[in-house]
Amino acid sequence: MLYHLLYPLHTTFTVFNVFRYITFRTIYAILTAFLICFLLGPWFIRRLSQMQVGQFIREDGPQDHHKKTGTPTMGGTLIIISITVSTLLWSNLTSYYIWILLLVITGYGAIGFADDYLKQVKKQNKGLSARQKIIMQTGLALVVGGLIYSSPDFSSILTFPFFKKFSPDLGLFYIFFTALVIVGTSNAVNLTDGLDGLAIGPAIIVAVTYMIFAYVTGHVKIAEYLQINYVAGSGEITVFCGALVGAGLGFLWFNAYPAQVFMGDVGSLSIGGVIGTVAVITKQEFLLVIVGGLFVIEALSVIFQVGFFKMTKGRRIFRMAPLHHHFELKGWPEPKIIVRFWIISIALALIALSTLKLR
Ligand code: 57M
Repeated sequence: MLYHLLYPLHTTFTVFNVFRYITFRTIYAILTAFLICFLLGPWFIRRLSQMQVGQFIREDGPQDHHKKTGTPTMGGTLIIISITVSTLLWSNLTSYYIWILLLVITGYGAIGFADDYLKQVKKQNKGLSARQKIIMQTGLALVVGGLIYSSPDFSSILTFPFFKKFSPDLGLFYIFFTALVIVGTSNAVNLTDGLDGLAIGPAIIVAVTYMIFAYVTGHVKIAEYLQINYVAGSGEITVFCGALVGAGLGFLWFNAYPAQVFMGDVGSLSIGGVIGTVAVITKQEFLLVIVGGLFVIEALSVIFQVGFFKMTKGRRIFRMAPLHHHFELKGWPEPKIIVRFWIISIALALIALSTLKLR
């Protein structure tokens, strides 16, 4: 909005020229989203407590988690508000992709909100059924896949990190592939969100990495120089990723150990969904396996644990899945697991960034 209001004034006041620059608007998108979360956080957490929107803790979980009973949840609502307001203020609203991302964050937010809300009404740790959730997530992801596919600037050719010559064209099948990436990421972030700051930390790291990728894929000269796919209009995604980084930092302020608030499914499903969508739009879907490797590892730990459990009628690979529970039960203190998982996430992001040169 500010871009549309203030940039046209640059002919009279040259200072407004800065609104043309994606880098400038991204920096202020980060700061705006951070400040909204940071300033509204205490009031928001108080309101959640007053409305008694507190977490119900599983009986079968690590004993240590029982002390977390009643921690306000659904803090993801504030993340979504911060991202949306900051994006509306700082991005170029004629960008088709910006509206797709806003649809994803609010749509997945609504599914998560319904789940969290039902948990509160039923006063237990079960909201929507797994089946209801997956149907809604897939339905929305297919719509999003269709919207991205029908964008005139978008190509259905796949690219792989390290292999610049291998680029198959998926055609219409791209829509299903998009849905798979979005739903998979949304659920992987949801599974990771089980310790204080464990999901939001890596989500920030992923958002910073994609902020860089969105900038280079949307810049015709840099994209050509680095030999990566140029996606017209994807530069504006940089501003959106900035808003995600800022909101994430603002939320982490309160979600850091010992957490004053949890994001809830409203936060984890929407952040995961939107990260998957950014990966698709910037045409760096396979890179997400590296950048978001921590989410992948957490999700795989569940798949292997459940598979092995069923195959062997009750034996386990890990003491408990997802993986962070395994280390908790091994006796690692919660902050140690969190910080170590962040370190792994940073290393993975660096490897992902190195692919810009390894082509
Ligand atoms: C939800 N959510 C947390 C909070 C957060 C298929 C199965 C493996 C699914 C999985 C599962 O349900 N995972 C998704 C993970 C919950 O957090 C809430 O949920 C939101 C995210 N969706 O925002 O609102 C608890 O996590 C803790 N927490 C923090 N700090 C945070 O910042 O400490 C969350 C955020 C909170 C709090 O304690 O209550 C959750 O875990 O419920 N299921 C599991 O993860 C279960 N694993 C399991 O059953 N494993 C089996 C195998 C055979 C599948 C096994 O290994 O034996 C366990 N989850 C828990 N305890 N907590 C089992 C025991």
